[in-house]
Amino acid sequence: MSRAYIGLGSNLDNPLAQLRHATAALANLAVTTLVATSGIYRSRALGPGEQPDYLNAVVALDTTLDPLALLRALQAIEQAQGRVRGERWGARTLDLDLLLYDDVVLDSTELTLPHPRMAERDFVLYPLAEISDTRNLLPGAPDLATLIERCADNGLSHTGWQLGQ
Ligand code: A4P
Ligand code: MG
Repeated sequence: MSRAYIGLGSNLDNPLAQLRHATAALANLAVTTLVATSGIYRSRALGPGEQPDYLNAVVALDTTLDPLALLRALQAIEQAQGRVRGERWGARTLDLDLLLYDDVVLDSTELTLPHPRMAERDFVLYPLAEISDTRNLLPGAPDLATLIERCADNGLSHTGWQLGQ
C-alpha cells in the first residue's frame, strides 16, 4: 500500500461541486482508499489573462495502483468532468495533480514526482499541511513548515467549506 497526495483545483463551472464530485470519484477508485481531505481554499489564478479565482484542496489516498496507473486514473476523472485541455495554465473545470507518491522521485515526460511546482504554491502547501505529517514529507526538500514560510503570499484564504457535503 502506498500513500499518495492529490492536489485538486477548479476555476470553472461551479468549482465547489467540481471538487466534491472529484473527491467522490477518487474515493471510488479501485484498490484505493480515501484517507484524508483538507479544507477548501480560495486562491488567485496563477496563469495567463483574466481568470476566475480557483478553489483548491488536497486529499490523501492509500492505493496499490502504481504511480502511472494512478496518474491515468486522475486524467480519466478530469476528462469525465469535462476538462478541455487548452492553453497551459488556462482556466479549467478540474485539475488533479499527483503531488507525492510515497517518497518516489521520478522525472519522465508523462510524470514528474514530486510535482515540480508544488513547493512554491501556497494553494498546495497549506491544505497539504492540514492532512500530513509535515516533517520530511518532500524527498530532499526542507520540511513543509519551512516551505510555507518561504512561500510567496498569493492571497490564499480558507473558505470554511469541506470536501464532503
Ligand atoms: N505531469 C507530469 N507530472 C505530473 C504530476 N505529478 N501530476 C504531466 C499531474 N500531471 C503530471 O498537465 C500537463 C502534463 O503534466 C500531463 O499530461 C501529465 O502527463 P495538464 O493537467 O494537462 O496541464 P496543466 O495543468 O495546464 O499544466 P501543468 O503544467 O501541469 O500545470 P499545473 O502545474 O497543474 O498548474 N492557480 C491556482 N490558484 N490554483 C491552481 O490549482 N493550477 C494551475 C495548473 C495553474 N494555476 C493555478 C492552479
Ligand atoms: Mg496539471
